[in-house]
Amino acid sequence: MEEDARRPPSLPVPEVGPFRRSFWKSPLRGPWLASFLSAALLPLIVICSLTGFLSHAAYNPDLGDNALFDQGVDLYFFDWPTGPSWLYVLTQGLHIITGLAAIPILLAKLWAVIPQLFERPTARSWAHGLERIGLALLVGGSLFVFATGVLNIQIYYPFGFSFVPAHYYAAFVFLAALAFHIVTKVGVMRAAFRERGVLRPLREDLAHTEPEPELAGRHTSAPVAAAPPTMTRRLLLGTVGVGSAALAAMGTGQVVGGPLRKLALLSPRGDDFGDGPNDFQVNKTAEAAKIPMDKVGPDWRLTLEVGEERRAVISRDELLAMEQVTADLPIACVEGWSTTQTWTGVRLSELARMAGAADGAELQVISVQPAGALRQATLTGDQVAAEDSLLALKVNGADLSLDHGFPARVMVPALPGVHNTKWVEKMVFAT
Ligand SMILES: Nc1nc2c(c(=O)[nH]1)N[C@H]1C(S)=C(S)[C@@H](COP(=O)(O)O)O[C@H]1N2
Ligand SMILES: [Mo]
Repeated sequence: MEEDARRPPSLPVPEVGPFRRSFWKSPLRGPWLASFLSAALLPLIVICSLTGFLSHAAYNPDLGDNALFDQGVDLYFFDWPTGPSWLYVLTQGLHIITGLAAIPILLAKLWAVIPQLFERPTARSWAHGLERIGLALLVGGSLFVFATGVLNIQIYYPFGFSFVPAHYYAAFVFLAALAFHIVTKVGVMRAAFRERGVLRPLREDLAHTEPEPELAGRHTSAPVAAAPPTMTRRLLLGTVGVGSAALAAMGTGQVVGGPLRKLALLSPRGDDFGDGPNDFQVNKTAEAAKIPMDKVGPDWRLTLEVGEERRAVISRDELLAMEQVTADLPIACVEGWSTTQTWTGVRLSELARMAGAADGAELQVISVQPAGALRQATLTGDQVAAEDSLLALKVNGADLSLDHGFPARVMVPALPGVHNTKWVEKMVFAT
């Protein structure tokens, strides 16, 4: 072969079996199909990404020990609000629903463009080589964020790394590669929609389902040797759409809970969590969190501190003798499920006053749990001050069950579930 200094070296890939473009014969593939799927995918990815970054912000990772990993530069310049109380149900629900709904469309898109994986030469020019490296990051990044997201919903961690930083950093790689991809491919989409119309190919019946032609002057996923069609584009995309809608419905069942929870066929855990008023979703049981039973019995006391200084030690009966406030508040877990219950307890602001904490002081809440990232959480001054922010002692009129955080747990409106610390034993207000 002649040396061409302007052309990058081609990779030695075998030209047999599926490693050839000509192996991929579906007449449905081509730039229109790829563009149509991309147009369906993009809004879902935009919503999923924005709500993902909002979720990270909602953790208030720059506060106390809230950060689940060392983030380097901190991008967050606002404090997560304390209302409306369902704010995190909404943002995290959208994150889970749009993410799940995107999966069938993403897989269809990868199916649609697979012949281009076997393009020869592997790089026609340095620019084309760069574009293909971008594509490798896009495909790898997307599969990684979606796979880790789904595993996290299933609370299944078969991998040897920590979910949050991996999902978070992979999202940056994925989105950077996606931006690059959109810039390089928007012309193909425009040309495909101009030539074939946005919806026109959906109206063809099987007899009129022709192989997609190449776009003039472009390399696309159109088949080089098309086989006869076995289904219409309408049927293919309809099937993908039904899969996407079904996953969205299951996600919605998990997010909204209540009677819709029955739709959540693929979500983990059963639906028996305790007795009567305490029979609703449990994140981690007292047993799983290794709660020492002697520390949550009659000898339990709540300690209030300001800085290093102890200001009060209170029994559960003394807490119950204080002014009790009742509020309907959701627990909204990062895994997407939520459940709204009626909580009763003492206002956090009342405990701050009792401790003699300064106005607006941050609050570190520590549980009796011996170890683990969820053992403690830090709240902002605004979260402590909010009307409905409680140290809850009861739920739906009954004492908290051990699994829901007996003797006392934090409940703060709009706060991600993870910071609603259960089995609280100490509150440290900042000076
Ligand atoms: N001490 C402690 N508090 C905790 C947890 C925990 O593991 N340990 N899990 C958190 C998470 S992730 C959620 S979603 C909520 C769930 O509350 P529930 O189990 O009462 O539904 O509790 C939070 N509080
Ligand atoms: Mo959670």
